[in-house]
Amino acid sequence: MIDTTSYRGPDRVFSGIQPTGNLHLGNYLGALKKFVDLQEAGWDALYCVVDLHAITQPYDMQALPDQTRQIAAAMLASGLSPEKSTIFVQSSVPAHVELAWIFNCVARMGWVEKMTQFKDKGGDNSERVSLGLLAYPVLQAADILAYKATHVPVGEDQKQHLELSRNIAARFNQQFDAPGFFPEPEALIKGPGARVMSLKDGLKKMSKSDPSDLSRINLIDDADTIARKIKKAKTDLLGDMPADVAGLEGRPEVENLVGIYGALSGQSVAAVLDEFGGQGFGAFKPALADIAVAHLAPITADMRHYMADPAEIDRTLAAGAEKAHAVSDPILREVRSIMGFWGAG
Ligand code: AQP
Repeated sequence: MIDTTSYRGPDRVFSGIQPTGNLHLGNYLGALKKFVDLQEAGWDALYCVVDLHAITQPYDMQALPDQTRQIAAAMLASGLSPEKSTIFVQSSVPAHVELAWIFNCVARMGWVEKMTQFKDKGGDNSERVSLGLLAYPVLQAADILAYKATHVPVGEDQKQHLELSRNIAARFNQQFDAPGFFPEPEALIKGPGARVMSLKDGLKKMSKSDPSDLSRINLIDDADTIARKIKKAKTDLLGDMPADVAGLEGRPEVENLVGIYGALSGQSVAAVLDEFGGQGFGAFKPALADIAVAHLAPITADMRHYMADPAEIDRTLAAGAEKAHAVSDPILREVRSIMGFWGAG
């Protein structure tokens, strides 16, 4: 919960998506769709293509500009409006990097070393990965707090990072005797689609970096590809679709497919099972493919439309960066002053 007793700023939403490859259904249901819902609910919101996060691991320099535009195109195609929300690129607003360095000096090594995503991505090679990969969640705290954002819509995988942001905010406030200066941002995780799993392994999250393209539905997949991937999606040998939620126990792949159907159709898992319980996957999978195509095809078409005019995307992102800078600049000035930097007043 936000520390409302001491933080007196406005409620504000911030979230980001990395330009690390093709966006998938998990990114859409866990993040993009929520961004749009919050926008339509009237939240003051900033949505950022977090390119500084994308360079923490080896990346393709030539491809980065278009990958960045592609995330912006997906945001616009999903329904974000530059008039209602601030849409911009992280590296175009200097506050992120400055505050990240400051937070590197506030966060404790023990905090970042515990992050499971670092352990997953660094693996046995953790001595050789970039320092940036370790510091990634600290930069994420800076992304959020450079705008004093109070709420962060993310997928379940980001829960631990959000906890770190809260710890950094609290420690900054305490260390520099600035009670309530930074809010302790709250993750908005609940809701369908918070954790979409791989189509090939119900225990692994759907991810852009999974080497198997069959593990995910990409936002740019065409209808035939979506139908083929769903047809090939792993199920199990435990029989037909269960009739109730309890019957999903121990069936992670089936639970994932039912969850996706529910998130796309706006139905609860129980309602989906009411409809399909007792039927074979031969009936359920084509229905799932139909609903996925119906939902994603207009977004895919709009994405292609936006991508056909990169100059227009660039204009939108430049205008967004100006708006973002206007919010973060006074906050960073205050940070410098609180911390006693020379010339900060
Ligand atoms: N499988 C998922 N289910 C629900 N939400 C998800 N998100 C990612 N995967 C799922 C949410 O999407 C937002 C943007 O994520 P990101 O691109 O910044 O980074 P990520 O979480 O690391 O996503 P990927 O796809 O797994 O990328 P790679 O493979 O590059 O690491 C976040 O809100 C995230 O929670």
